[in-house]
Amino acid sequence: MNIAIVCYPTFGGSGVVATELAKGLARRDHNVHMLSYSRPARLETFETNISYHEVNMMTYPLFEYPPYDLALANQMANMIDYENIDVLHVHYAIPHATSAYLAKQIIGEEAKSIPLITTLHGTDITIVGSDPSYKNVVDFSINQSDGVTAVSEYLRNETYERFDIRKDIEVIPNFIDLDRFKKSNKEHFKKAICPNDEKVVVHVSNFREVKRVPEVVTIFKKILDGGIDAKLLLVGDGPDRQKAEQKCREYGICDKVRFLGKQDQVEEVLSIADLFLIPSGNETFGLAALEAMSCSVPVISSDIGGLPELIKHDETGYLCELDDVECMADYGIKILSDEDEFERLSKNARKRAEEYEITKVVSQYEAYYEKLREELKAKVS
Ligand code: GMT
Repeated sequence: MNIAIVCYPTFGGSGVVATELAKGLARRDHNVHMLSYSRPARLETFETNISYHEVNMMTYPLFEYPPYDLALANQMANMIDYENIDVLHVHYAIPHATSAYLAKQIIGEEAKSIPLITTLHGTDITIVGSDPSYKNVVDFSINQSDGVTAVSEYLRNETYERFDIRKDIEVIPNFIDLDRFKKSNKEHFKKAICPNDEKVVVHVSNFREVKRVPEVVTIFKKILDGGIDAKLLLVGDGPDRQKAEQKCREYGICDKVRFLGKQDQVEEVLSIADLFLIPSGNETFGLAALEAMSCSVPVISSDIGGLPELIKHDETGYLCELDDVECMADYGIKILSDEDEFERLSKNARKRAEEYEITKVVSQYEAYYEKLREELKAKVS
């Protein structure tokens, strides 16, 4: 098939999922065309069967807000025309689903048999999409999609609750490349970071408010107070970084905390981790947690959103009530002070991650594409 995939290019989860899906489909001999406003972060090297198209945008002094949605729709319409697209798959509803709808309208009759699939990821539903300034458009665009997928049961239910959706929503979870995300020997790195063989606690995110990064620092401080000699590695960057740095200064633990910034090879950091913290205020799936689990790292998270669908309490890590930093610190101390406990959770975490192995999930998407193509063909003829 010739498949167009539209996504955000940044370090956020939807862009990662879209790009890894593109790679998985390309390995199965599909031709994938990726469309975004800059090169997606996970599209690091040349990939046979993947072409990347950057959205061209003309700016003009009149435009305080250049209309990206229109430039995207315009380019999608060109792509449908020139690349013989069989499937149009957009990730994150805003504005991608709307632009794709418009592109199909521009092409008209010939595009009717091309399924437009919208994958819902998170804040496109829970925060941004349900804001009154976008809600009508999101409602309309989801209902105009030929297929809709959500990354968890939780997100599927939230979508039905918040919007007036008249479509079946298929749950297709996030997935993981088990060969890339596995514990590997990074002794030199561990020695450089932890010369006294301290335990390593890791958090990875885009440092937005929803990720509760200052809370990560508070939990870590409590772990130190519990008598654990440890280092905290914070991977990523974003709006709450300064608040987190401020917390480190306030607690006087700056020498124990390293801000590593955005990293391409997260699996190297995860390879030396003993514990992963994700105390998010909401999380529709928790791809960062899955990456940690795949590297055999136990995870402590808030019991919220889609996280309990992935993380099994007392099996692959622990779930605590939202904002219960005491609970998270106590479980952290338990894991970091008891080797057997760590080994048990670590093995189970990897095993659980294996259920989300990339080829299984790519097959799910492939089957979904085929099903929709058949349905549309029957409808059009
Ligand atoms: O909603 C966001 O924060 C952004 C979004 C994205 O597009 O980067 O992340 C979401 O999608 C990921 C991939 O499906 C999920 O693993 C994340 O849990 C989800 N983030 C949130 O719900 C906060």
